[in-house]
Amino acid sequence: MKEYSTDMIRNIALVSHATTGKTSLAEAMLYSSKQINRMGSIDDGTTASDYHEDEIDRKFSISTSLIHCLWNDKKINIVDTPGYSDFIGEAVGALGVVETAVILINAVAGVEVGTESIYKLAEKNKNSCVFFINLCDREHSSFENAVSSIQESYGAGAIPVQIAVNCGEGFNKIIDLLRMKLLTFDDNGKATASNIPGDLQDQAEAARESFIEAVAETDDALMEKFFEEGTLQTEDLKTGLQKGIEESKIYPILVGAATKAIGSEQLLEFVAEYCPTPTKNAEAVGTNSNGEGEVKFPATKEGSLSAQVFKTVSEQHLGELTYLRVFSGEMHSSTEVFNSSRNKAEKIGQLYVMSGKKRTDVPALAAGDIGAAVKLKDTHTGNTLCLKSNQILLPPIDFPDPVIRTAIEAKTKGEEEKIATGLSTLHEEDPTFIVTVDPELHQTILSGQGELHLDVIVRKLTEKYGTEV
Ligand SMILES: Nc1nc2c(ncn2[C@@H]2O[C@H](COP(=O)(O)OP(=O)(O)O)[C@@H](O)[C@H]2O)c(=O)[nH]1
Ligand SMILES: [Mg+2]
Repeated sequence: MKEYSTDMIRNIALVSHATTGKTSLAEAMLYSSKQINRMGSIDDGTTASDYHEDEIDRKFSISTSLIHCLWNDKKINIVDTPGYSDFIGEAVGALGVVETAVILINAVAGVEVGTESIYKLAEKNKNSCVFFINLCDREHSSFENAVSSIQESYGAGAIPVQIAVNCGEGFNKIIDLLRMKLLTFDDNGKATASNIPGDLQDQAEAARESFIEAVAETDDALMEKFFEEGTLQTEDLKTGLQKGIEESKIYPILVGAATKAIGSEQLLEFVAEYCPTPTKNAEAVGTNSNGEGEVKFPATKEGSLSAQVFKTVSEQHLGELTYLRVFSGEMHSSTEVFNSSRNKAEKIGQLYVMSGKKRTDVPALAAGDIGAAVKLKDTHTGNTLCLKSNQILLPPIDFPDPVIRTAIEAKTKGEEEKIATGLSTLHEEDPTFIVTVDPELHQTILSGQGELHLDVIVRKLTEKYGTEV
């Protein structure tokens, strides 16, 4: 596979309230970019992103997965997160390694409880945000209501760059307000562009004007031009939009129907064209490995190596898979690095770029890229990797504290130790649950993010370690 330089990479996380279509949208983007030639579905358990047995059985995502699309000359890394609040820790990890949060909105329900918590995380993380109104083909869906709901919650900087024309069953038309064209989609999600018909022209022109005004308002020089000329020229609009998104002054709103691949190609195009590059933060900032002083490396290939592990998962027949983002420098396969969180040398063997469970070998990952390594010995979720000769400790991932607890007991006497080992390994994969022992009651206590979360952990314990509690 071709090596992608930092400026050719875009990183997005798909986040939202549960069952808004994130995994389906990831699938649609793979399809639109011709990485796959048939779309899998949630109902058949055939998507690239939800490939764990537990996810196929339950028909929803439990674990973050990483896919990538090649779009024109760009590589777009897509981190698909689970939507249930039980797995909010996955979104915390994901948002920390991407520049842009693509927040999916249900075209029937508008902003939901889960949207609010995800938005707060993205805001805290200073992610750029793009809204994608999905499910536009559902009965009772409404573009206008969804947009009002987004603007009520997040202000007038949330502005449509597309209009969903015929929401509801049979949805197949989008107006692109950047090019001022009507897009009509066929059954394979392929769009044909045509002139905007007369009866939609007023609506389209008014929406484009609001959009241009919103972009002008983000910058004094643009505002001046806008007042003088009554509009913005294409080039000013483009750079104004890029800057507005980067600085979180503009939250563009796009639309679609993921399961029909409507809008997925346009989303890829938009991300490639307007969303920030991995140098949005010009430097990787951390401390020395004692947690003292400030250490900064340029977020480019020329900087010294820094990378963070945002997820580890043990896969059958493979061992532990370590997902990491390179923040500065370059990571090469078959090299020695230093785990500054644990003060230990670590050997990097093969490096991969991922598409769900499919791995592709790469010789190196450039600053800004996201990929995976296998069989690291002492490296766990949240750890920093750097060079021994030039150390940095990146800020830890701020995982949420557990909210519920339950006592567990071995089903078979004598398996206590096996259970303790299993739980300790699972905790290293997923720091959002913890295991403690109540000294008075001599009970093992499992604390996590919700019943579903604990249920998933207990099932993993059985599957991977063959012990029941
Ligand atoms: N009609 C329709 N169904 C969708 C669309 N997107 C997702 N779905 C369905 O909604 C359910 C949840 O989708 P999923 O991708 O798992 O959502 P996630 O939980 O956000 O990842 C599945 O049954 C999908 O087939 C869409 O645009 N239109
Ligand atoms: Mg999902």
